[in-house]
Amino acid sequence: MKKTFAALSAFALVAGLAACGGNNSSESSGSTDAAASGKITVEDAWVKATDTDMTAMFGTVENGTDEDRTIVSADSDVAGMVELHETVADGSGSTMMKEKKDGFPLPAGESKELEPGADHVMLMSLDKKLAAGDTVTVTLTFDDDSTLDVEAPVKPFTGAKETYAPSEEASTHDGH
Ligand SMILES: [Cu+2]
Repeated sequence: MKKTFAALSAFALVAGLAACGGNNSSESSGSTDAAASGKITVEDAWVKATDTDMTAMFGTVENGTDEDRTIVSADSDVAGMVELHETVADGSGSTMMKEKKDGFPLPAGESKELEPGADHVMLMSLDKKLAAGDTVTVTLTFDDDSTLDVEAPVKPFTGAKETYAPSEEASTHDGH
């Protein structure tokens, strides 16, 4: 009786370990570059040139670690306020941006696109206008309190229409 129980629990323990180990070590069959790097990186980061006091950073965030992460906040040397935004339908056929309070999930080994008209890092209360050729540093903070500095070149972009709240007109304090 006792023996059987011990044998059973030993088996369960081994099976449990095997399941765990198999998860981590082997099988990176569809291995992407991201999965190989072992860290979180941002590919093709860029910030939209603007002469207003707000803009956004885009790029492809790759979680090359084997742990799920979430981008919980962001900061920048040129912006007084930075938020994580998503773009949602406003019900009248156009879209509006909304702060994503829960952050951007980054599942292990996967990539997340930040692009105009979709999720992006919103830079507000800019210190200065941003022109092509400038470089902006944006610091991403993750749910494990680690951070990543992203050097993003400023580029012109005229493709996507975004509705800012407050509206662009209202926030255009040109003159300084
Ligand atoms: Cu935004």
